[in-house]
Amino acid sequence: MGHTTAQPSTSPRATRRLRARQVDGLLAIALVVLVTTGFASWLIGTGWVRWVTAVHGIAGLAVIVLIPAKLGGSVRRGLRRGMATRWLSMLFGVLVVATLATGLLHSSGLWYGVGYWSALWTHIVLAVLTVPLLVWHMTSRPSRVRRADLDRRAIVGGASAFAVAGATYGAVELTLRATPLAGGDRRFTGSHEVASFDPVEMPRVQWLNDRAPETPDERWAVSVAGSAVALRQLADRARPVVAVLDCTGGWWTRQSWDAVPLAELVSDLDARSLRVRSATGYSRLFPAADAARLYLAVGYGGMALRRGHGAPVRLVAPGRRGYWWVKWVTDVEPSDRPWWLQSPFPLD
Ligand SMILES: Nc1nc2c(c(=O)[nH]1)N[C@H]1C(S)=C(S)[C@@H](COP(=O)(O)O)O[C@H]1N2
Ligand SMILES: [Mo]
Repeated sequence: MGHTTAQPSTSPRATRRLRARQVDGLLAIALVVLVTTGFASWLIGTGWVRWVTAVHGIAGLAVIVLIPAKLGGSVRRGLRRGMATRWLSMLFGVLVVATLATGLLHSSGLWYGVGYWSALWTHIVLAVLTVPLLVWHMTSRPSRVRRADLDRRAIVGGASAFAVAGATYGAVELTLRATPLAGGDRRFTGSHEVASFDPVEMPRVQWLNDRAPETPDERWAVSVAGSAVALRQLADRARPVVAVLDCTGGWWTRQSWDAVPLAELVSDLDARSLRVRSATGYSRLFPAADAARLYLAVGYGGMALRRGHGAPVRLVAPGRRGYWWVKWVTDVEPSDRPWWLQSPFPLD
């Protein structure tokens, strides 16, 4: 046999041979995977989520691998269409690229910021803005993806795109580990470490519009399962609990909290769940069985909590993302509502 012109099957060039509709189909798959894995890796704080985070990264790289094929195909034709459509499509493209760029900034640690001014928040906001445009973009196209598009070429091209993305992901992760960039030692959630064992430097983060209440400690009342619990009582029983607060804003911090397990405050509980409520109205429902792993904290690192960090009392919920760690707690109420019957993240 003479020389062969066939490309190795895991070459991004295999994606160049895809028909425009096939590129669109693959991009649609990648984007759906990105939205679902992005959401899951954002909300979940347990170890297995590392795989979801990895799939998220690979799907993002797959979109990048497919960009040349997309530019050569329907984009070129799309530019000949009407003005309004063209602008919207370009806006869509810009949002996708900006979302990818902020995702890469955050994960590599080149720039990740903290709190709302973080690469991750920017990434999330851009991604959320992209979704309606994505739906519009996919439904307004004249040429929808058809069954006949799923041929060998689509499978080879698609497998190549994801294989190249997977290999790139692995190489980038290994390279990051060899550099001083913060991306090299991210937590499995993708978060970066900030101010561990340094409570004063620990960020303060409110979800949406919540604000630290102004009620002074002397007038602060805490009620657990209907009985009043004095702050003094909590302080006397508190002992150190080392736990990681991992905020969905993309940072984590390990502190030694002075805290009392809820199980010691609610005995003989025969409820399904516990609602932990803040003075601000912010609240979360927890399975009652977790009472031994949830704590009311009054201090950290040997000092009293600061107001911004939830003083006089906040919840410490090891293994759960930061938005479960209710600050400025006023009530812990047994409830018969199952914990999963609540919004996956706080809405007020
Ligand atoms: N009442 C109340 N508790 C809250 C929040 C809030 O907005 N209101 N934000 C949560 C979020 S998203 C995080 S990450 C942590 C942040 O805790 P910190 O401000 O002490 O760092 O508090 C959680 N507890
Ligand atoms: Mo958070």
